[in-house]
This record gives sequence, structure tokens and C-alpha cells, in this order.
Amino acid sequence: MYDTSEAKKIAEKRALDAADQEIIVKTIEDGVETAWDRLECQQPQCGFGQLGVCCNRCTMGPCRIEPFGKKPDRGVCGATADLIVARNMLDDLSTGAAAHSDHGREVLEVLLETAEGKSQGYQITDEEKLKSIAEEYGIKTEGRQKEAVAEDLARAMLEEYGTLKNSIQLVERAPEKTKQLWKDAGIYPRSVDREIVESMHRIHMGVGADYVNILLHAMRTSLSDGWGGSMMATEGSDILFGTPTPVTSWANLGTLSHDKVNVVLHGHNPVLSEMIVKAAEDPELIKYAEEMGAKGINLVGMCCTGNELLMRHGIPIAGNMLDQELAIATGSVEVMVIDYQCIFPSITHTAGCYHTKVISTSEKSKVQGATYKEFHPETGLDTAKEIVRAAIENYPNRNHGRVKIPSKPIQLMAGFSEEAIRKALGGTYKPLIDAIVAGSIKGVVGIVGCNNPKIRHDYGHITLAKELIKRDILVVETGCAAIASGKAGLLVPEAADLAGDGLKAVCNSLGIPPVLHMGSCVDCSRILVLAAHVADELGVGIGDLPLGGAAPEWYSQKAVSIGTYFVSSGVYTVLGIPPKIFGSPNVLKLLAVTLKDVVNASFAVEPDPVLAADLLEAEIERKRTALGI
Ligand code: SF4
Ligand code: MSK
Repeated sequence: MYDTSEAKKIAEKRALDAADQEIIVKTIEDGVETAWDRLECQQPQCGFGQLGVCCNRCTMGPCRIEPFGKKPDRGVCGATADLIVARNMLDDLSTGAAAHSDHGREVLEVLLETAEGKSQGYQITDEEKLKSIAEEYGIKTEGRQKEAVAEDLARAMLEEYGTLKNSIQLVERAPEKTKQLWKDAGIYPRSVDREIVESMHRIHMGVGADYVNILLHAMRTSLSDGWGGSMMATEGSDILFGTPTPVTSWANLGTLSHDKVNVVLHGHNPVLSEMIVKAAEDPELIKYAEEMGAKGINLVGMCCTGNELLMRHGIPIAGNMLDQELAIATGSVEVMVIDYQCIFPSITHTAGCYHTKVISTSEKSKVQGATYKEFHPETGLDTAKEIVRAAIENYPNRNHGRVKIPSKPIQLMAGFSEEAIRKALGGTYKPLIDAIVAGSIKGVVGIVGCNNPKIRHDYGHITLAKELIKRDILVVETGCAAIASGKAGLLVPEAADLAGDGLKAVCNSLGIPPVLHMGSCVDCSRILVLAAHVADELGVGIGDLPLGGAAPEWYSQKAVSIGTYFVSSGVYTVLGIPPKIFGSPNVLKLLAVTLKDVVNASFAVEPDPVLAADLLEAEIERKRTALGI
């Protein structure tokens, strides 16, 4: 057992944010295990695994390659380190692409059921976006009911998951030059599911044995995610729930309430949580909460489900990935609703230390010890009301003596969809391009991705974002990176004071923050669309633009896919956590060097965020010089 001053020191090492530190101290005092404790228990982690040279693909193995040039240099089947590393990477990437794309499929299924009048509580909110995307798909819109158009669009998009059509309409949004590079390299994506299934085929023992060919397919699969499944998830959600516009709200664990029923919405897919937002406004349920002794119902988000709700409704966000256990440890959460992705399997174990109920809602993502309430769009609102009711009924079980909630939530501004950014610029990217040409903004970097207990919580995100804005580089963010910036106060217009003079002047004239929250993980597709618009206005490819990407604290397979579709689209991307590829110098060289000749972008790995900013700035300068600006 640690005394409080020792616990504070540990907390400071684990997390940057003061509110997080406060609750980390509480986890230590309460004896509640967290991811940081489990990481310590895992030391030393397997070196073969970290280098990517172990293979457990078949029962002739598991095999591992000696990384220093000695024996064994091949698996039982004869696979080399190059092949094993490339196959493992394709495996991870395809898992991530599948997660994003399956999320997209579920959104489209709800769109279809809504169009057919079969869903409960849903409606088509953004008719303008519905029409414009339908037109991209060649679907007639004039004189037709929005439901009929939505039905055709949902079916057309769902069809692109399969294998017969062999094209994805939204890929056509990429600039001509970028698409030509994909065609030349043989990585033009064909359909969403096809690329993922083909990945699984290619990594089976005895299929792909050429690491270059495996990695090219990895690029194609990632493109089918970024310009396919993820983009469909974003666009389908916008049509159903509205395209985000700037909104102010609050962030950190201080968004939890002392006297209201706290419901945390955690995961990625907004389809159920949108209904919970409606249910929480139900006067009968509010009255019920009051009858049970609470002052109301307090919804807060977590991870990307939280980002979806923040972007569209201004629902406060309690935290990012490493906050999930901390939220429960405040002792104030009646229900944590989980859909899927990034949810610790041990979340019910944490909840068991307090009165919190975990309610899982997806058949794909059941968790032992959680209450399971299966979600179906036909009964979505009823299920949402049941969940809110369960939270209210759990309120009397809260032990107020064990509650600790940090006192100061931080204000933020979110809602910067691509459309909202364009509107803020006056309807065209010309002002942004002019600022870039004039040098008042040097370039734009997308900071995305997760938390990872291997890095001090949020330190990588915040240090990098501050370094970049100081250097007049505009930052756009999604996922847990954006939440980190919200907690650190970077998502408000006043944060422009931390920017260089050029960026500061642009932000002040537009009234925007220097770090723009563009949404959830699937909304990295919004960054692609923004890049495509700017490239089109200049008549160049995305790879010619002074752009960069970074994932300082990534952990997930989805981040492998995002990073790869950034690079494949022409965006140089710096990773803060080394990917599991260092066991193959050839794979490393291909991803860090050779790709520049193919797509004019590559990966870099730099754990120090200040040095990562140096790399990004240098790459932005390289592209500015090539553009003659
Ligand atoms: Fe070993 Fe080859 Fe089987 Fe992998 S696929 S486990 S390297 S025999
Ligand atoms: S939630 S994928 S930890 S960003 Fe999208 Fe955060 Fe990474 Fe999950």
C-alpha cells in the first residue's frame, strides 16, 4: 500500500491531466487495478513479439526468428523475418479495417431500416448531405421523397461491401493525381469486405510469400477503410444524426455529477447512444430520477462514442481510452453503456469495486459480468429508455462517501466537420490556401489515435500539438487525441495565444481554436475529404500538400489502418509507439523510405513528441519547397 504522497508521484508519472491524476491516486488508495498496473505486471514484454518476428499462424509453429542474424532464420514452413513481419502487419491492419468498416455497415443498416420505416426513433436529419451523396452515386433525387433516396443510397453503399461491383464510389473523391498513383501501384481499392477477406487469405500459410506484395495489399486494404468503410460510417451518421457544426461543451472527469444520475457512453458506434440522448430528455424519466433522489440525468461520453455525441449534441466528454477505469473509480457512475471497440475486457472487474453497472449492447461485444441489452434499430428507443431506467434505479446504490469527482471540467469547442471548417473559411478553402501560400500557416497536421499506458497519458498528444501550433502549423484531430486536447484546454479560441503569430492571427480572425476537433476515429475520413478538396483547388495530389499525420500514443489495430491510409493517400505520418516491424530491416526500409517514391509519403517513428514535431515541420517544408511556396 502506498501513502498519499507516493500515490501522487505515481499518478504524475502516469498522466498529464490533473483531474486524471486525482483519480489515479484514488485507484491506488481504493486498491483498484488499472491498465498501468497490468502493464507493470507484464514486464518484461516479449522482445520477439515487439519486433514482430513471432508467428503463431499454424500448428507447425509457433515459430520465432532470431533477430540478430543467427539461427533460426526461418519458421518451420520456411517463412523469413520479412514475411512474418509483413503478414503480422497485414493481420493487424485488416483487423482494424474490419472494425471500422463493420461499424460503417451497421450505420448503413440503420439508415436502410429508417428509410424503410422500420426503425424506432431515427430520422433522416441531414437531407442536404443525403442528396449530395446520392448524386455522387448517380441516384436520382429530384422530386423524390428523402426516404426513397436514402433507401437507394444505403443499398448502393452496402453493395460496395461485397465483391461483384468492385468499386467504391467515395474513392472517386480522391484527387486524380492521387488515384493515378494508386492505379500505377496496383493498390486501387475494390470493395470494403473483399480487401479484408483477401488479406485473411493472403496471410494463410502457403499463400503470400513476397513481403512487398503483402504490404501493397495492406495499403489497398487501408484505402478501402479510409475512403470506404470509415467514410461511409461518417457520412451515414451525418445523414442520420446531422453533420456537426461548432459547439461548445466540457471535458474531463469533472463532467461527472455529484447529484445527478451519471451515465457514461463508451465505445464507437453512435446508433444506440443517439437514442439514449433522446431517452434522457424524456420528462417521465427525468421525473423518475428525481423520485429516486437525484437532481436529473447526466450523460457523458467516453472515447469515440463520446466524440460522436460531443460533435453533434455538445454532450460533455469525460475522457479518452485510459479514462474508462478512472471514470468508474470516481464511484459516481450508475451505468457505463458499452457498444464496441477500445473497451477493456476487465471493465466489469473495475465496476465490481463500486456500484457501477456495465451494460453491453452489441451481440459482437458481449463482456462477462455485464448486463446484456441487445440493441435493434426497430426497438432502439425502447432499449435506450430501459438503460436509462436501469441507471436511475442504481442511483440509490451510490455510496456518496466513496465518491470523488475532480472539480473543474475544461471548456472546449468541437464540431469541426469538413463542411463546418469550409463554412468557417467562407465556403471555400481559398483563405486557408492563401494563408499557407503566404506562410502564416505553414501546413496542417492531423494528430489522431489512442492512449497507451506505455506513454504518460496525453503527454504525447499535448506536447506535439503545442509544438506544432507554436510553429504555425494548424492541427486537426480526431479520437482520443482530440479528447486529450479538450482536457488540456487547446480546443478553445483562446488557445490561439499558444500559437505562432501567423496561425494566431488566422485563428483570431476566424474565431476558431488552433486545434480543431474533427470527430471520432472513423472521422479521420473527414481529414481525407478536407485534403482532397484543398488538393483539387490547387490541381495537385494529396501527396503534394504540406500535410502531416501523427499518432503519438496509438495502441489499436485500427490505428495501423488509419496510419497506412494516411501514408497511402500521401500524408507523411509519425508514430510515437514503434510498430511491430523492427525485426525486418526490409519491411522497415519499405515503409520508412521506399514508399516516398510510390506515394510521396512514408512512415517515421519518433517517441519524443518534440522531435516528432521537428520531423513533421521538415516534411512540411520539403513539400512547400516542391510547391514553390
Ligand atoms: Fe511457423 Fe510458418 Fe506456421 Fe508461422 S506459418 S507458425 S512461421 S510454420
Ligand atoms: S477510441 S481506437 S483508443 S483513438 Fe476511437 Fe481512442 Fe484509439 Fe479507441
